[in-house]
Amino acid sequence: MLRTVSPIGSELLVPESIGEDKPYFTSDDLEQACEYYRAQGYVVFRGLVGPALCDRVLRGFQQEVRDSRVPILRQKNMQYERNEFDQNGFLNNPIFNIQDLQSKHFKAFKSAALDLYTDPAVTRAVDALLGGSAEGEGVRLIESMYFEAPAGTWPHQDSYYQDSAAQIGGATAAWIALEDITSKAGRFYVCPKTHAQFPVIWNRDKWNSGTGHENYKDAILSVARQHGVSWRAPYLAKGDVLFWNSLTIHGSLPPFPGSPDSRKSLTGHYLRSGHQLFQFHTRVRRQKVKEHNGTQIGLLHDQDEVRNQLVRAFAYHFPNLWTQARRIAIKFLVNFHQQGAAARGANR
Ligand SMILES: O=C(O)CCC(=O)C(=O)O
Repeated sequence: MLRTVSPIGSELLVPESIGEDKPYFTSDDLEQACEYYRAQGYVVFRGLVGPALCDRVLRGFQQEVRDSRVPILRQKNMQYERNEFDQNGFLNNPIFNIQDLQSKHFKAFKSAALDLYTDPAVTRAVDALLGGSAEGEGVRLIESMYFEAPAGTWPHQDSYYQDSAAQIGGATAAWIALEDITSKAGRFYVCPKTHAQFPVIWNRDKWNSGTGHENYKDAILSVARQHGVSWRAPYLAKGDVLFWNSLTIHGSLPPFPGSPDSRKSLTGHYLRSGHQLFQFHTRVRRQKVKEHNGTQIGLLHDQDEVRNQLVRAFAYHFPNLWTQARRIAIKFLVNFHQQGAAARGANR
């Protein structure tokens, strides 16, 4: 076990091999896995995705994305940026929403990733974790990311950014290892049971994501300390998938100084296909929906559309203006919806 510290300074033991971790589940144990997920707020499926599919995604990245100079939306800051690499040559600015990438430039990478997100073993698990199909209703991918270098993502509940409009805590997400993830490669972690035992920190007031994002990050840490939450960073081998609930606290460890390891992985966030996307605890955000292998894929900034290419060009050339405009828009949106909700309450 690698001994390290959690974001609140408590001890965090990171398993260095499968032998040091729980066996968790395979796709044959779906019912037990769902039970574990409902109790713990996360679950791991071993070998859910075949190695050939993982390799196709990595090859697509290598062939089309690594040397590309096309600006891409990034997970860390919601900016359109060109690729940046760390000292080991790994992508340092993770990609946000692979489904939105421009097909002309990124066809093989995008289609391999979408094949993986819609692989029957994956969608079967998602469907079961989201409570099973009502009359054949399926699931929808609403958000995705691609990682290489350790990201050190701050602890958060996904619900703050997006959730199901039908039910807070009604979304699930998958962390899909495309290679064996070493203990020093910025391991993904979850805080078990926080989906049920941790308050929802709402995206509003001084915690609104437009101007109060740093307050939100602080609030998560201080509530985590008060609740004495535990931290778990499961061992994930190539093809293993960790699912977590949209209210479960999670994030990833920062790089270990001197470690040469990458954490090549995808994340995918899903809803039941009949549910709408609830963004920033504020509004139902309609997504353009297409189908891939019979599964719905939600798009937000489809780069195959000319108007989105124009937005990309503006955001790339004027990043500060873009960030300011985005922040003001989110703050306005959050306030607007909050006042609307308060007025509706007063009129009752
Ligand atoms: O792997 C990471 O660093 C963070 C992934 C994540 O937080 C997410 O997909 O919501």
